[in-house]
Amino acid sequence: MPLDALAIGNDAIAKVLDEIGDLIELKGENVFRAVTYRAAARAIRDLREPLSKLVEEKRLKEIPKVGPSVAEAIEQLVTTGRSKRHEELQAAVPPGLLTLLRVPGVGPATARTIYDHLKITSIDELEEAAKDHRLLQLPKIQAKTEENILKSIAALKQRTGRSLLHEARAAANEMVAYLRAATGAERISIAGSLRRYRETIGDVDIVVASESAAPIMEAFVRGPTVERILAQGETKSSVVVSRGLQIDLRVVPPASYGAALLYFTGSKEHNVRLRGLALRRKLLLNEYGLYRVGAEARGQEIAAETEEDVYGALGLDWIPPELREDRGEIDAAAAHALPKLVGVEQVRGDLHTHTSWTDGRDPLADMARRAKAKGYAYLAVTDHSPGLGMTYGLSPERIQARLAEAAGLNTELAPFRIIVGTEVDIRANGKLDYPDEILAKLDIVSASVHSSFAQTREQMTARVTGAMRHPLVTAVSHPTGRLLEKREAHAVDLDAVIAAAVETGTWIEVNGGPERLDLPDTWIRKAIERGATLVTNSDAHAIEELEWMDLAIGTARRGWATEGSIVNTRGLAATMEARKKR
Ligand code: DGT
Ligand code: CA
Ligand code: CA
Ligand code: ZN
Repeated sequence: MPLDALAIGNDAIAKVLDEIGDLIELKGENVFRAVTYRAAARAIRDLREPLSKLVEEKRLKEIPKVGPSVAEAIEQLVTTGRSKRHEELQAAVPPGLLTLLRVPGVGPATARTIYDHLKITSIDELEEAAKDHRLLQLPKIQAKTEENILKSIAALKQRTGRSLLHEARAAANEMVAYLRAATGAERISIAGSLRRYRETIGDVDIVVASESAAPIMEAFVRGPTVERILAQGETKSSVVVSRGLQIDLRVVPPASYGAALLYFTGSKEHNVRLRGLALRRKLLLNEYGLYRVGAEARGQEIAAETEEDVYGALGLDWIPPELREDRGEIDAAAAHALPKLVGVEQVRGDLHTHTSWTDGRDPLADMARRAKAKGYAYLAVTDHSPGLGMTYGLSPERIQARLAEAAGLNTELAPFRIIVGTEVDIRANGKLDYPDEILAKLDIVSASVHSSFAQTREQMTARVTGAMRHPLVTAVSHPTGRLLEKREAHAVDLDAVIAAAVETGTWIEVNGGPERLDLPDTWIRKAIERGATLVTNSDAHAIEELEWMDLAIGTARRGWATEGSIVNTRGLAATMEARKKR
């Protein structure tokens, strides 16, 4: 087994260190020790190498903020997956106190006070106490705090427990890589909602083709990321990995691989309709294959080995997983009229990214070099305006300095091109956060809402479409403002936004940020049908986040997008030409 399959990842280690910090405070130890662990966690999240490598090469001291006690915890985590300090603290702090910390706005000191006085250890109890104003009687808790706690709990209850697509995918890829290495199985595929690029994932489904299931099941439940085994059967097993994510594994005979993959990719609605279509042709479709039914047919197999065979035997073209939602794809496949979906390899550049000039992690030069290495022809840097909430927005002087830096890099990296732009805030009153003379210097102006989300639908719609009517605005970013599993979309009339896009030539963004995936898929389809131009962006704040373009494209594909509807599949000149007249 490769060492890296065993290793606990940097994020997981950072999470344990953060939790040690929380536990130290909950226990009432010196808060400065807690600060040390949290600072180390932050430094680790910014690392570009696996900690296991640093431990192996005895280079932990190179990480800022990592002193001897933190280094010891990291070494233990890397080698055993556990930390003594963490376990001691867990034993010393009443279970349930950490639960209270899950409520944003409740820090360790507040949690401690609440627990000491009211013996509360669950979120439901906390909510009840806040509603009865019992928190107000506690030292250092004000009416505002109590109100915020209630709001936070309401937001927590918004969560469905589903995982973000990119988190589920990381966990799934880790498991698939391990299974390949550990079992030698060749045909392994991710199925279910993850293969369909659904925006959130209930559980991960993996299908393996093999004549002998037992050794694969055995390897699966012993996987290095497995925290709990839910079920272990002959052909189906389920485990829980980090963050409570469930992974289901099915092992099927190689001859049934296509039928199984199709069945377990779903969606359920797609499968139901396929089975209905099969029955009308006197065929039976299940996870083993497509069979003839009736007395004389004796279950004769028609197709099973590949998805293409099964669809083909039903008179259908192969349907890309992103379309399998029973939204008309089966009729289109029967008519040989499926769209030729856009692919991530067709993307020529990214038009929404951030650098260390504002709240991004990496310098402009690094972002540009990575984009060039990806094969892009161009990259737009769209750092934030100074508006509300954007603490590091660019002042006019710094915009000038950034333009100069980009000009230098453009000479060096030619023909690759950095496009200098901005993500300008649309203020609550609809005004843009930069004056026109600044916007006029920038080649891409993406306008977006980052504040006053509670406006009425009429106000918000006027605010957004008003910005789209501004001649210097190129695109509208993350149009619904939703944050998956965190924040509802704000009230906005998307039909009006699409109409404004068509009327003014403003592009609508499909933002690939894993929490956003915004514009959502069903609206993408409507926007395309009505002739709007879309732009797929990563909204990267670090070099590796440029890979989020794949999530934007996956979402666009779910909206039936072809190359022609996505402006950044064009080259530099054609993309700049596609901007509205300024
Ligand atoms: P999720 O996990 O909620 O994000 O969504 P899916 O689509 O991955 O759903 P899941 O994991 O329950 O099942 C994966 C696919 O397998 C599903 O789309 C259809 C198929 N499937 C699984 N179990 C059953 C079943 O008991 N009956 C039927 N009809 N289909 C099933
Ligand atoms: Ca699933
Ligand atoms: Ca499942
Ligand atoms: Zn942004």
